[in-house]
Formats: sequence, structure tokens, C-alpha cells
Amino acid sequence: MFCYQCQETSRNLGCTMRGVCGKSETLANLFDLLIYGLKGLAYVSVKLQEKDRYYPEDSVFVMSALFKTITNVNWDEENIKDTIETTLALRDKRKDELCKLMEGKCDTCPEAVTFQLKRDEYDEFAKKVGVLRTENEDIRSLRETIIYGIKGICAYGEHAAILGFQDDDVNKFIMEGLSATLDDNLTVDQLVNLVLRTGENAVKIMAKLDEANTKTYGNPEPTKVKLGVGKNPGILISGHDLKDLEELLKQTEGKGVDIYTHGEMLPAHYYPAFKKYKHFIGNYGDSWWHQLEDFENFNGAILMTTNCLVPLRKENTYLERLFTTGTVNYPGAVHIPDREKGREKDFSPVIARALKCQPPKELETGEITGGFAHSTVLSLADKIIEAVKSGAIKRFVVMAGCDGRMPSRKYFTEVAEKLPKDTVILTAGCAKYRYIKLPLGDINGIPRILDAGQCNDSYSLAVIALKLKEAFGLDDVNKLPLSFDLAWYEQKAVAVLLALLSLGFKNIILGPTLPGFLSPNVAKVISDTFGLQQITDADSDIAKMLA
Ligand code: FS2
Ligand code: SF4
Repeated sequence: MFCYQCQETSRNLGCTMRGVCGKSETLANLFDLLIYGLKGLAYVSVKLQEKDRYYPEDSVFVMSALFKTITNVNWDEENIKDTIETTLALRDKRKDELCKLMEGKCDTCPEAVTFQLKRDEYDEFAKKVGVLRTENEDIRSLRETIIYGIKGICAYGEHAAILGFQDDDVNKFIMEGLSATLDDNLTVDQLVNLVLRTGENAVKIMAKLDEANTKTYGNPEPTKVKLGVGKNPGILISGHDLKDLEELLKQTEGKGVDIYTHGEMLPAHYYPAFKKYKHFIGNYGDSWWHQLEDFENFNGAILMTTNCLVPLRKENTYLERLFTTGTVNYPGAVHIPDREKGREKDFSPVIARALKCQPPKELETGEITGGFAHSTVLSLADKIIEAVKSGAIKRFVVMAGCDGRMPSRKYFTEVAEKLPKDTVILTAGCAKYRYIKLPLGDINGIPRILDAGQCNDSYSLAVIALKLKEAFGLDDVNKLPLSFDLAWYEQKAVAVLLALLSLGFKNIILGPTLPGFLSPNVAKVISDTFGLQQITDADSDIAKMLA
């Protein structure tokens, strides 16, 4: 196996024996094979599009399949083998259609389109189609940057598609980008261009997901989310899928079960549509990697709708109250099947299990304040502009992204604590758990931490910045009193980073490490072009940002 897609990759070079995340060699290789099959499907789709045959449902299928290969989503080898089988069947169906249209006048298809395997041959073949198949380090780096960005696009695209929202340009780009990673004739410049286009498409899909979420559930509002617990047994819902939450809330009303959010589901409390549910109690625990303790202490049923799900340790006892759904699978956990057309998912097994459980153990009390997505912040624009003009606010610092296990991430807490009192932190994603509970106070009633929501709501922060640029009459967003100090972990963060670069934001500070998948040459191009830099220490970086 070789995998270097996440921030915790071994020695920042690559996991080779077993993932630091816990991924086995077999599972890693199966992901490689799945991606290879998806590239074959993408190749055929691009050719079909040239003949005006465009199948949006194929792009949605790719979204769901690629989502499974993101860090901490799917741990089930059998499920991945099933997905490979479905991928190859769809690829072959589309290939037959293409062959008929071409009437024998076509180029030779690449191996990704033609290979045929029986299920018991997957493991062996998979070893030949991984990341290291591309020998040139820079080409490999660019191809993988495109693939990881597309994985993030797929995750966000899938959430939007579930709510009935799609973007045809993005659907087509997913196929084009994946297919391009098979093309040995593309130059470095052409691949760099595709990296930039990946960023542009990440912006489009985050905008689409923002539209999907806000049209379906309303605009997030400033909200205080409770951290304590009630007396009823509970269901802890984690991940990012709001539709799953909606259906769970409906199905648990009046059943004597309370619903709590964990990790990235916290911002669901900010949406008006969910406020009517009295049994939607609050948020429990901390960011994703604390789940081994949090899920143990919760006592109740746990529903994982997306990443991050981490493998249980020997001492963990919650497997029989752990449920997965959507793209998430875990051996031994009950999987709630997809919705049938026009119907809701059936969460009754989760509810039945929860009713047999003890109430959660209280970990903390108090509350978290959030709900500062673009519509709320822009409604405060006059107040914010006034505070900037009067000097009450000297700078905004965007501290969005992911949390992770590395001890060096305490840097982000330190930055939040040490930033001067006339600065405001704009946050989104699970990175916020490093500082959201700090008592940082407010500036003229504007909280010093404004949480927009999940990692995809980093889009909201970009919208806020671009609107402030207009309001201040500036010609360049980099002239705003605004700095970026981002934390990354998995591939959605790659999509977010590429999106910010494509919007023209420069001098982003990123950590705790720069991506291991950036070769020295590619890292140099990105830092020369965009001023991207790695975190150093809190004092030096604060000084740099305030200069
Ligand atoms: Fe956090 Fe994990 Fe949001 Fe990432 S819960 S690192 O998947 O997507 O962010
Ligand atoms: Fe290693 Fe990260 Fe890949 Fe897991 S996802 S195998 S930790 S690089």
C-alpha cells in the first residue's frame, strides 16, 4: 500500500504498511482499485459527453463512491468490493454505448476502461494500480492533488445531491478531472491548470451546498448550543449529513429519546428548521478524534452519517450501539440502508437500541455560540465596518479547517489565546474545537469567535471576505485586514484550500504540516504563486499576520 492523502500520513511521506488512521493494506489497495475503476468510468463519460450523452446520475454515483475513499469514512472491505463491482458494471454499460456510437472508429481505450476482474482477483490486481504507479514525483503530486480535491468536491456534491441540488459544470468536471489523471500526455503546466480548475469547481460545489442547505433548512442564526445532558437515553449523531439528521429528528419525536450532535454535526443547531424539535438537546463531546472516549461515555446509540469514524480499540464497548449510514461502513456496526425513492431512511433500529440505553454521562456544562454564516455576518456588516473604521476591530483571522490528533495542533489553541483582543476569529469545520470553548469575549457585541458551521461553510467565510472587500471599496481581497491560519486533515480540506487559492486569497498559513503529497517542486510553485506557508510558532505567526 501507499497512501499520503491526509495530514497524519506517516513521517509526512506516506503510509506503507498500515495507515496511521488504522487502514489495513488490503483496504488501502481496494480503495486504489476503486479509484482506478472510477477513472475508467470517467474516461468513458468524457467521451460520451463529446457525443452529447451526459448522465448526471453517473457523476452522483462517482461522488458517493469516491466519498468512501476519503479518510475515516468507510472501513468495510466487502462494501468496497461491492462498490468496485457496481463501478465496473456501470463503466462497461457506458463503454458499450460509446462503442456503438463510435462505430469502431475510436482510439484505444486505456487499461482503466478495459480491465476485467473476478471478485477474488481484486486484491492482487489492486496492488498494481496505486499512487506509485505514476513514477515521476511531480506528475504524481499534481495528479493526486487533483484527485484529493475532487474527493472533497464529491463529498460536498453528494450532500447537495441528496437535497436535490446539482451543478452540471461540476458534474462534468469530476469526470474530466479524474479522466485527465490517466493521460500520460498532459504536461506539468496542463496539470497545474487542472489543479486550479479543481479549486474553481470546489468553490462552485460549496456554493451549491450552501444553497441546498439554506434553501432547505433556512439561514443559520446566532445560537447558543448546550453542552450538558438531559435525563433521557440519547442518540448521538455525527458527520455532516443534514438530511439524515432531519429524518432522525422527525422519527424520534415523542419517543422519549434525546438527540445530541457530535463533532461536525454541531452546526446543525444553527439552522432554523431544527430548532422546533424540543428533544434536539445539544452537543456532546469534542472533535472527531475524541470519539473513543466520547462514544464510550455517551452510553446511547451512535449514528455516523459521514466521516470521521475511527476504528474502535480493544477496550471500546460501543460497537453494538454504533450505526452507520450513507457512505460510512464499519465491520460489525449495523448499516441503515439508503432511502427508497420518495421515502425516508428507517432509523427504527437506532431508536430501538437507544431506548435500551442509560442516559449519557455528563462531560461538561455550559454552551457554545455559533451560527455566523454569511447571511448573519453580512446583516451585521454596518456594525462590523464601523468597528473596523473606529479601530475597535484591527484584524480578522480565518482559523477554519479540521482538527487532528497531532500534539503540535495545540498551536491553534495558542494562537486563539494569544491573538490581541481587537481581533476576530472567523471559523468553520472541526478545527474550531481547539478554541471554540475559550472565553474570548466580544467587541462591541460582536463575538470574538464567529463560527460559520461545518468545513464546507468555509465558503461562507470567503463570501464574507469578498463582500467586505466590496463594502470597503477595495480592488483586492488581500488588502482587507484579514489573514488565514488554517488547519487541515483530510481531503475536503484540500478542496477548501484549492477553493480559497482560486478565489485569489494569498499568504495562507497552513498546518500543522504542509501536505505530504506536494512534491518539493509542486510545493515551491504553490508557495511562489500564492504565498502558501507552513505554520511556525504562535508568536511568530501572529506577528506575521498582524504586520
Ligand atoms: Fe473534521 Fe473529519 Fe469536516 Fe473533516 S470531522 S476532519 O471529516 O470533514 O472536517
Ligand atoms: Fe495514512 Fe492518512 Fe492514508 Fe490513513 S488516510 S493511510 S493515515 S495517509
